[in-house]
Amino acid sequence: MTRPDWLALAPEVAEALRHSEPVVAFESTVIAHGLPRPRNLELARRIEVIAREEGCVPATVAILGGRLHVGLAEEEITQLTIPGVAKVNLSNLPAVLATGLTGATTVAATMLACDLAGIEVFATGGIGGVHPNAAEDFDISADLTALSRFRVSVVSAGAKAILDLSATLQALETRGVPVIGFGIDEFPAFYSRTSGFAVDARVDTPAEAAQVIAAHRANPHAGGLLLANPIPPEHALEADEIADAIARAQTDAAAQGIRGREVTPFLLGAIEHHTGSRSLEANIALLENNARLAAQVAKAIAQR
Ligand code: PSU
Ligand code: MN
Repeated sequence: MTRPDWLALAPEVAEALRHSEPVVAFESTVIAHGLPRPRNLELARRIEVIAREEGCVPATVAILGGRLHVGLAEEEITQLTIPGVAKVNLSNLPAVLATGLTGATTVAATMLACDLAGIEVFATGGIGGVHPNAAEDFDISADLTALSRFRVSVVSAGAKAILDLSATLQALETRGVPVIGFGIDEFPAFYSRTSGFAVDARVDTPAEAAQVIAAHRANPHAGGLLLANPIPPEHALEADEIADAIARAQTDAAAQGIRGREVTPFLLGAIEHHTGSRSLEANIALLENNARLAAQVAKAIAQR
């Protein structure tokens, strides 16, 4: 496929893809809007180091100067941590490109970038999905649309903790997105390892994950795949503790009339407040864990 001229591959990324060497992509909304400063910048750098430790070229994705960049230089990553960066999904992408604003990409926009660039694996914290009020306000993340359309495997610790997990899994099934557990039979619940909901299949090694991904990609009509990687046990929070913090955060959001794209960043901040920052440490730990697994899977794919 010819790549559009508004897609800008970093030279190192283009070179690796040309030689079929493993590349792992990272989204940037979690950097710009999901974590507080300065932890966001530390994390953005750290996951790139992890990718390299595992023998992959890292490609953090963001919009800068009217182009969708795949692979960022050090000072471009820093730009994402300056307040005022747009949160970009599939619907506001063209406007942010056209106006030349700086934009952080969600899972949806990052999957689009990966698909156009030819990157097969990408890591995030948690995907977006069906919000608890979706029956009334239709708040369903464009991440699900992207998972149904783009041929990319996404490593996540489940879906964002603030979502309706049962409805999110149903929406993934409806869209034909395989949900594969890594070393686990249940869909992980972001801050905790279990949710009570089963995954479609389980794999226990990066090589097994690569095998399932290859089978999926052998279907020309298949879209994306979700590889669900539970938070490391030593960083997991108690389900009760996190449920209580989420409920309190949702009460705060309703009281302040927070809506649409603003909901996630607001709730994450409120949850951090209500857990005394334990949620923040858990979030960082699972992001690093997902980066490592994604890199190992990308490498296993390249070795096949
Ligand atoms: N999960 C987190 N932190 C985040 C996100 C997810 O723990 O910052 C971001 C991801 O970029 C995801 C996006 O794609 O939130 C989904 O937002 P929305 O529900 O508005 O589509
Ligand atoms: Mn949403």
